[in-house]
Amino acid sequence: MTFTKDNPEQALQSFRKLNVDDQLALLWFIYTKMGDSITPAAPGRAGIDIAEALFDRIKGMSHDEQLQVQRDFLSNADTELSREYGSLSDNTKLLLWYRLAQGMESATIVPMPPNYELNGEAKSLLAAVEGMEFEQQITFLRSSVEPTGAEPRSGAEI
Ligand code: 45D
Repeated sequence: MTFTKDNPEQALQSFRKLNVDDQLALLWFIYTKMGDSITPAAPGRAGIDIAEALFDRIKGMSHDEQLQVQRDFLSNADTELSREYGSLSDNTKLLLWYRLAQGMESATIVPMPPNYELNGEAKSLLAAVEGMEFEQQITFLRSSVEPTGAEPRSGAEI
């Protein structure tokens, strides 16, 4: 499939069709490409604290568990952690992904297997995202993580 940078909706649909591991790998590669252009602007103190608290809990897990947790987030698995994550705003979710990616760089979070290659569909999606303006990239990422995580139990609004 080909994408145009003027069609973010198509990119989003394509992201949602990827399996969870391909989504994780794609997010990782987007992170490595965006790198320094991501400058955490406070999404609100409560958001930062919650993202940081979730990050700390994930950091304390084994690598296998860390991977599972991230798969759970993207597959809307109904776990306690995934419900907490699911109650976050899009920006706070992105902040957590950003922290996880940073953790991967310092190997406190399970790193990518060496020489990992994206499959064809994920690869063309990465190229499409690379071709987007920064603001569009953020919009794409926000929309990508927006439906992730489990439905919070009623009353949990953070
Ligand atoms: O063994 O503060 C595989 C704003 C294969 C606003 C794997 C913002 C098998 C406010 C599954 C691949 C929204 C603008 C292993 C900030 C295998 C604000 C594992 C912006 C190990 C900060 C793969 C934020 C794994 C932005 C674990 C733009 C992959 C944030 C994990 C962007 C991948 C964040 C991860 C991005 C990717 C984060 C954690 C792009 C994270 C990407």
